[in-house]
Amino acid sequence: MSNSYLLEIVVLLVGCCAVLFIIARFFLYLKKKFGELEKLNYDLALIHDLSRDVVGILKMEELLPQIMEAFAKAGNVAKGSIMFLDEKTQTLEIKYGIGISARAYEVVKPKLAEGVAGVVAATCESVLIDDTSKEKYLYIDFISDPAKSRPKETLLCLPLIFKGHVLGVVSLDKKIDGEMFSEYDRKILSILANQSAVAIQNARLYENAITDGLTDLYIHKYFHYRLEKEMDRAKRFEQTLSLILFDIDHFKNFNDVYGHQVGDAALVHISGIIKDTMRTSDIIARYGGEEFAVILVPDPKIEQTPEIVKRIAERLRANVENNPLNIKEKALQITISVGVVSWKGEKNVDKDEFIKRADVALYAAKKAGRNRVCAWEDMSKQDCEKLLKN
Ligand code: GH3
Ligand code: MG
Ligand code: MG
Repeated sequence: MSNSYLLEIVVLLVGCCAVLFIIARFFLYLKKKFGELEKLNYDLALIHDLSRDVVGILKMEELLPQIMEAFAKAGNVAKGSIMFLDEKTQTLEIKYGIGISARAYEVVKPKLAEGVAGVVAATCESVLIDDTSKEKYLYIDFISDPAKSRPKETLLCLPLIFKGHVLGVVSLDKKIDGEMFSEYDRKILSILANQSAVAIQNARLYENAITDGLTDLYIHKYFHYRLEKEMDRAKRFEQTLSLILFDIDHFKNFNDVYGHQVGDAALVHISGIIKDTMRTSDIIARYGGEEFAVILVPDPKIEQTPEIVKRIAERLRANVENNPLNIKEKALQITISVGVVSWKGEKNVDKDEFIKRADVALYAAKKAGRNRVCAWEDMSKQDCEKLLKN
């Protein structure tokens, strides 16, 4: 065999190897790309499902945990928080978090353009930090002692923007597996942040629609809607539902003497007392001008006997009487008359009759001299008829 023939075979073999190598590399490349596409496909489907779940929720207290859970699932997040921007103070505040301390809610309050969250809110651009212990300019540790070393954490902060308007940020501070957040995470989780912003805006509009602008309590229409729902629920679970209706005494005179603005301040003041006195699960509404209603949602641990409900109403009445409105160094005492009634699912009592009974009891409290509680259960049929005739 001649040398030139041998050389040709070697060249051919090398050429074949090169082609095989290129094909193998190409296959590996395709496999990697296919794997990436598969992951992207999976993650987009997940984000789609999570977004759909989130966008359907209208109550903010239910929405925020659901949003945080969606980020935890989609981004493997172990620690994070949702912060809202307070338009008045231009400060961000944590509204809900996972894996964060109770202290964080109190101390993490960055101003616009301060710290990572502040910068994200000010620029509407996300920020990704691999190692917070090395980030000297953007990252501010609000929690740890500045003398101690900074925590080494990965951080991804995304803006919550609705129609070009920043609502707040989502700060993701740690992954379950200890990995760092990636550019891929930033892209995928930004889609979820955009959907979350739409859901938050919807929940805000809903909250505005069902609450009274002055007192921040539920409006009359929402009270009726909830009372119907709560009556259905109480009937299903065979629980007692109670209603408190009260009205400010001589409020016309109060307005005449101190002016309408002070009257408004009194309404806000009393709303604060009701919120402080009642449980967070109770439904408090501004029923009319200076009339308020509270639905005592059944608690399986406490039986709602008329005596207990009367005691709760009495505490409310006393709290109003003993906490005057302080205006211009004057303490203005306000009193209320209260009507209470309980419902154990009696068939002849519908929503309107239930409210009417509370109203009759309130009327009786007024007639009996005001600044007192009257329970419908304590009234005789004759009392009611006499009152209704007058
Ligand atoms: P009573 O003890 O019988 O309830 O007497 P009252 O003066 O409170 O009752 P009345 O129904 O005669 O007057 C209610 C007053 O409540 C009149 C109205 O000006 C006042 N009021 C209702 N809504 C508002 C409000 O939004 N702001 C202020 N400042 N006053 C209000
Ligand atoms: Mg009144
Ligand atoms: Mg009234």
